[in-house]
Amino acid sequence: MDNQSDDFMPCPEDRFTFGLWTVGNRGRDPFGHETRPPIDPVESVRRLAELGAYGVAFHDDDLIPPGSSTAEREQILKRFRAALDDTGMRVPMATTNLFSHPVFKDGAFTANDPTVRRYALAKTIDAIDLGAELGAQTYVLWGGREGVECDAAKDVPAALDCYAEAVNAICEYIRDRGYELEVAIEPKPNEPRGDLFLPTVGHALAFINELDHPEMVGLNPEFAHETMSGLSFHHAVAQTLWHDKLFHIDLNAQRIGRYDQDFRFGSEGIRDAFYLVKLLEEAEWDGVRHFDAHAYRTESAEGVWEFARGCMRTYLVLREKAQRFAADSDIQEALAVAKVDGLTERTLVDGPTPESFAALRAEKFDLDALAAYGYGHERLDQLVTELLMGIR
Ligand code: GLT
Ligand code: MN
Ligand code: MN
Repeated sequence: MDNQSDDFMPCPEDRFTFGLWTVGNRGRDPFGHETRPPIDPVESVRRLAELGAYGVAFHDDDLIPPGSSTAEREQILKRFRAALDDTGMRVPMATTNLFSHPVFKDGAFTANDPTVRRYALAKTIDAIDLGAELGAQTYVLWGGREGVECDAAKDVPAALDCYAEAVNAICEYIRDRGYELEVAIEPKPNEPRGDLFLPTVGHALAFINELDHPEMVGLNPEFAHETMSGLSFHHAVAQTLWHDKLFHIDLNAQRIGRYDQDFRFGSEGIRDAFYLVKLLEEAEWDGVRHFDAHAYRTESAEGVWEFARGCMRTYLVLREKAQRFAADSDIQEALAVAKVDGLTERTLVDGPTPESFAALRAEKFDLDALAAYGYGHERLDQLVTELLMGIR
């Protein structure tokens, strides 16, 4: 089947974005060399635009190779900007590479050496200028080297002080420049460090409360990263939304307990992916749907575009499944049996007043009837399974 001719053709209104580093991933892994040639960022912009994407994200180094002169930087930016203008593609998010260079081997914002920390900050404010110049609204902070293997060598509370100092400095810089940028922290439990700081969505949400400008800082949760910890990504995103802190999202696929696989969206954990898409769509979340994934190492240069198309198509198919879920009368009936709407009722109708407490004491609870009730989850779950398997 020509998969370009069905109902699941991505278009810019769907707001799909990809990191330059994702389609540009060359298939290198810790045991093997690159299997694909490099891709010119301008080519990535053009190919993604042809596939119906909305935009791209990048690290400073993805676009401007480290060591470029000012003239080279200007030249690269001119070409890149022309490709954006030609295609209508946007740059909603930018970030800094604070993990590749060996200088960051003991950390960037949490390196023990203050000189390294200052270099990390200098590199970050340059990258913020670059992102702002290209219209980014979200600045992602992924602390790939913020962590440790040898616990004796790191004072964790002091490292968190330094982490907070850096995020505070970044917020001050953004304010000082008058940029319309929000900061999104991306948690990850481990890899490349033995343990990373801010390992989960929960840790990052708590950290934000300790900052000088918590209103400027939110999260960029990644499917693979929460799943690596064995946590439910859909629940993590739901709680992030509940705190009004979902500033960005990294969509991909992952099996629990493995290395950070960053697979094509939906290629693993299709149920989790479904509940996630349903959550984002029903919340009418207005952020871009960003894929931080890469093609299997087995793929040639052409396979990369199949990968990119696949990420977007799976999202659109799951979006349609979410609509079917809402329209399916058997599912709706099963939801009623599960009393799903009951959660929208207040527990104490008049709030926690003295009268409410008196009424609570007076209320007659039929514990036998409550305990005997069957919630019908087996039927409901099977209906969802059949929906996802395409027979409903
Ligand atoms: C790197 C990492 C991702 C982050 C990127 C942003 S870089 O590819 O694996 O999870 O989102 O720094
Ligand atoms: Mn990511
Ligand atoms: Mn990842």
